[in-house]
Amino acid sequence: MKNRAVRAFVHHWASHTGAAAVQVVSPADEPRLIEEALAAGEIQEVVDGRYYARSFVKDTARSEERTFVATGNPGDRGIYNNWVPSDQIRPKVEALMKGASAGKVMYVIPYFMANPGSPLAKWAVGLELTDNRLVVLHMLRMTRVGPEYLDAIEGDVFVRGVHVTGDLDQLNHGTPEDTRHFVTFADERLILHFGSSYGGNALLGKIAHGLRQASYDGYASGEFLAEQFMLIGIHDKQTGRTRYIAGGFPSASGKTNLAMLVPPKALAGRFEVTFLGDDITWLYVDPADGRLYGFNPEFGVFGVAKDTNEITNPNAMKAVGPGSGSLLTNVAYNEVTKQVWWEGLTPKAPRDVAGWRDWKGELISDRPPELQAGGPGHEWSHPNSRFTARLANVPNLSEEWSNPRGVPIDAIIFGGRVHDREPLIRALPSLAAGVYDGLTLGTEATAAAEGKAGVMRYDPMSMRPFMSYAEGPYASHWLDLIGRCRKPPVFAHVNWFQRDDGRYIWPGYAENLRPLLWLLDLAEGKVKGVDTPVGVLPAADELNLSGLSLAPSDLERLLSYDPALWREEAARRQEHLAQFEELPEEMWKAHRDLVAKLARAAKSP
Ligand code: OXD
Ligand code: MN
Repeated sequence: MKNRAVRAFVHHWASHTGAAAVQVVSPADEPRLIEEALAAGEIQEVVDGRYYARSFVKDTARSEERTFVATGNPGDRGIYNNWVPSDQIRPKVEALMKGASAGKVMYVIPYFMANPGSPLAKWAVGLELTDNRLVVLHMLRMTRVGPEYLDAIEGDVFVRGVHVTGDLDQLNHGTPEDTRHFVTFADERLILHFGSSYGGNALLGKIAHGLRQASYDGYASGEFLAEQFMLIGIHDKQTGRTRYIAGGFPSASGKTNLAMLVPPKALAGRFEVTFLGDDITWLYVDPADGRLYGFNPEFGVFGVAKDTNEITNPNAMKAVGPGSGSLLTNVAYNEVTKQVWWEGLTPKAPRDVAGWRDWKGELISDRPPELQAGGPGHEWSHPNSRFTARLANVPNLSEEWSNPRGVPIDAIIFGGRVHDREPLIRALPSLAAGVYDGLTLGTEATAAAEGKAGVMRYDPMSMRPFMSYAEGPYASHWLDLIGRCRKPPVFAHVNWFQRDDGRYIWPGYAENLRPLLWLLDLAEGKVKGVDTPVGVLPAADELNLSGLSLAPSDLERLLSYDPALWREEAARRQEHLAQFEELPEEMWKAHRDLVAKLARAAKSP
């Protein structure tokens, strides 16, 4: 690597962590690294060119309480970003990393979070140092890797990341002595992660750079937004047009399924959904046409395996299919047949348990007979088990995926899991109402996630775990940036998860295309909708339901809202918003408007 700043950085950290050797990674190294990882038992073969890995049993997900944003400016402290002063936390992390890679190889991964030629290229250059080969194999799927990305830059404008795995069974996970530290020093563009080899804790391009660092950079420069959003195109074969929707949904709320959607039969003749991204979108305004553009800075998909199957996500099944080179982590593995299985792949676990091991590596056949079929608390796979696939293997990948400019955004949607209050879709009348909706986005905790099942957790813009600066300025930056658009996107809130006594009222998955088509029609004035205090809802005959049978009472419930529940929600929102300092007046006004409309609605019969 030619860049002097790169060389100095590598030199410093190789010496600090005590690494025994340094290796610069490029995609050509993949076959060798796979061989080495197989030989070392870090991965195992899955039939037809795929690979399986198990993580340390206590290292299976991001850890929000051990994740910090550090800067030199106390004004960056927000409610959710776990801000700490840099000078306080830096010595601790450095001390933990000192000598902690002794005897290991330090891999140098130069990467790029954009398409070459992107207007945001300057913020996309990164360098991850890691002492973990499996992390390299993941980064080779999730990011564009190659020394050329760093050799091309002048000076030292790159994000510096250091990942040290640590001695995983000595980290006191979940105790007051927990030594794991995942820190983004956002004003220094430095990321130091110690004590994990899993997912966003270890693949620094994804969440630490792609969301935390990038959203900070976007704010500091005033030039862009970086959000946990999926990004899709909806192509209409009749008109030949494609329109683009970006959407924020809290982690594990179905973004990947939505982005890989295959239209239901009755709509497939006319519409096609194309995949741009399932987890991260960077957004900027192009002054040339005054439109908001978005692109996916990633190169792969790190998707939740649980419940992925031919019905919920046939494209994901193909993306991780034979010959894809995908990695599967913490699912169940059969060491004899070299097959994998996860909860929801098929309705029941394989009946013949011979050779099967659960995600912890324990033989299913060693379980008492009544626990061999799995079930709550005895799952074969971990609820956060994942597949890692390259974008190139996603069957509905958009032709625009490699366009450096990105795609013009027609609509931005927010959605969480809400069992009672949220209608199927409601369009929001203005930019301020849209940003307000994003700030008050919430989702009900599932048993698998943190918090009590069913309890609402606010997750502003679906960025709560990735916020890098304070929420008030966050809202202002949104208003300012999108306010520059001459043709701004429309906003809407969607909810696939209304329930009636536990039964999901809306079939979800492929059918989710229907409300999105309605939104695009609304944006073009082809339908009018019904104006309500919570936004514009579809009139029953405006939603294209061809080929779908839905009980009239269910449809009515999906397309209505309950003022009493919404008044309770508005009171909670008041408290939620009151936490945020420097919240722009537009947000309070949007809130007061909602409250006033709900009060008027209450008076009508
Ligand atoms: C992810 C996450 O891995 O949200 O995308 O945790
Ligand atoms: Mn995510």
